[in-house]
Amino acid sequence: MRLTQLASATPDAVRAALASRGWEAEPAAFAAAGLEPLRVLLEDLSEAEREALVHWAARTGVDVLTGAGWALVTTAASRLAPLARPDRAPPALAGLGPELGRFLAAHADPSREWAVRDRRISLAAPVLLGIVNVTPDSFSDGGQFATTAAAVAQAERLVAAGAQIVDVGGESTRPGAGVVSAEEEIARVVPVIREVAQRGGAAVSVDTRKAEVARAALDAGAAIVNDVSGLAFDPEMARTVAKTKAGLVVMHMRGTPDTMDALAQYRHVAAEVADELRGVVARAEGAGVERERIVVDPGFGFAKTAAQNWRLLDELATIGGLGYPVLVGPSRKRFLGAATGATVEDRDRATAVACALAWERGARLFRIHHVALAREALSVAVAARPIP
Ligand code: PMM
Repeated sequence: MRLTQLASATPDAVRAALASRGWEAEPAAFAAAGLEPLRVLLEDLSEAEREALVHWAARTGVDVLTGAGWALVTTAASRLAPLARPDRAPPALAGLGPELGRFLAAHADPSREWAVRDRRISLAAPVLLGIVNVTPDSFSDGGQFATTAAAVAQAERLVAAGAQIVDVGGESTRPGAGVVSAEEEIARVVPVIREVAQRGGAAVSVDTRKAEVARAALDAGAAIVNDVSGLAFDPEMARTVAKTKAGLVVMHMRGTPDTMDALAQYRHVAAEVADELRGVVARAEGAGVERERIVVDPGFGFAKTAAQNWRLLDELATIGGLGYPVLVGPSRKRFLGAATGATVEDRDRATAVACALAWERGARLFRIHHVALAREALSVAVAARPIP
């Protein structure tokens, strides 16, 4: 007898083992996907649901750990699938069906495109958003691109380096940054957005929490709204995005840049961030934003300690489990400095590595200062783990 451990982090290990033993390509890929180990945490279970789940697990040989109101189920995707079907699930578990069905469908067939206004951005390869902060005080590149000409020139460089999207912001989100009025923010970002959109090399995203700024930016040619407050700052934001059919990035944070550090308290950061983002996308969809226009972002550095950012990066697939494309913005952030000792100006290599790790864990969009370096690291990550 010989024993070989097959890699569990990639379905390709099972596919290759079957294919090399004569299985046809399609059934081998299908079986590999079906055998992929999944772990799902079910919460808000009634006692009857919990009991029925424990019985089902005992009958089917599935591992389940459970406590009051919750159950953690670990099994292959193919074992879980019958629970989502009304004709196969035990009647007491009928309530799980819809949510489980949505999860399994998104897991089996993740979004391959992001709809932003009248274009569709392919997610078959990493999408890089180059950062242009038109602010005097952003933490990572404050003051460098504070004039329209300097900001447009920077956008051109980012596009030449491979950015498909240019993310233009006019308000610093560092703690202690002063309040910027909508008029001031518009005066900073709109001339840059108009010029970059007109040149046509990239889609333009506006990094703002204010609906009035988003409206002005969209009028000037932006196609995406990147709201770091996760729709919490301005009650008009979701409707503005819905009406214009813009793409929407909803980022996770708690409080405001001034209060967020005190709110960095989690019992299980990835699960709680996912849960809070689930509430945000429900609000977006409730206001009429279509599902295919939404991207979620765990908000590295916003209301998270360095240790929490690292947990979140490692467990990023939990955010992907929401069923929306995932964007990450680790660029030059403090948690990278905590691991490397590098100063803010010297964190682009660490950023590139973080992007590669995020790709492996399911991220498809990357908000980046140094586009060329991140692109190189992502080429390596994609070569090692292509999209199936
Ligand atoms: N980080 C910053 C600003 N905007 N938007 C998204 N979606 N995700 C982020 O992580 C994010 C963001 C702060 O960084 P900067 O001051 O370097 O722009």
